[in-house]
Amino acid sequence: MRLNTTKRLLKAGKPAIGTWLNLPCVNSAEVMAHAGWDWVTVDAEHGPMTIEMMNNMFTAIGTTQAMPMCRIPENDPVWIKQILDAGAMGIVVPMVCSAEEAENAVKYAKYAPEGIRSAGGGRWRFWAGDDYPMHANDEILVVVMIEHIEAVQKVEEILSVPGVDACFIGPNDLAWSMGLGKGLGARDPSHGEAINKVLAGAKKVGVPAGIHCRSVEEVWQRAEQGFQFLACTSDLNFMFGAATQGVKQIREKIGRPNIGE
Ligand code: 3PY
Ligand code: MG
Repeated sequence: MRLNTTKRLLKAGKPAIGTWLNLPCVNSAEVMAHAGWDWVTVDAEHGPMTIEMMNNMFTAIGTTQAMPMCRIPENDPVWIKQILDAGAMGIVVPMVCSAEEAENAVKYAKYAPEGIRSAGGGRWRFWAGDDYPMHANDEILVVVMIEHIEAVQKVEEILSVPGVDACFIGPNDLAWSMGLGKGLGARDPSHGEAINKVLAGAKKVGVPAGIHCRSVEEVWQRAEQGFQFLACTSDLNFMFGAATQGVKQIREKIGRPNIGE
């Protein structure tokens, strides 16, 4: 079976860098996957994804070395099996707030005896190999999101669940759960303390921690802090950021500051 290189990086204590795909588009997934990330995650929680679209995006990503991953819409056995059958080599499970929820995520992602994932389909042989059913339980990466203050309080318990390969902090939802959400960028020392508590808890139980970063600089800083599963912004932000910057530079140069002037 195709080896999960991201899982191996994390196990080796190394950073694994990736980005988020919010745009439901096969070609933008292809472009982003070719950029050289260790992994790319299709965001089916907040991106307007259909299962057919995800299937095609995983296929496009699969033409590269980047691991195709998916942030699933919710911790649900049907979503998880369909998304894994469509070609995701890992899942990111939003809003996990208890050990029981973490256990469920692991159970839904694994074939028996470790879990209850139904065995079927068969397209996996083309993107992973004929021996996929024998090795999928070991190769598929299960990442639980810690993005509520209740989860922060129970982080060691949640991350001690066998089969949880890494955790991933959602800084925005975490802020909202702490009453700091307005403006999304609102940052308060207590938010930083909660993030540090997750990192310390993850280190204590020996599970790699990750976080969604807003910039390249933040990725550097979080890697330095000891975070390993590092998401650098998203396709949408990269595209909009580069385009607006380009337009600004051109307008400054040609002396036409605004549209239509
Ligand atoms: C959050 O910040 O809440 C996220 O889910 C980031 O992926
Ligand atoms: Mg979130």
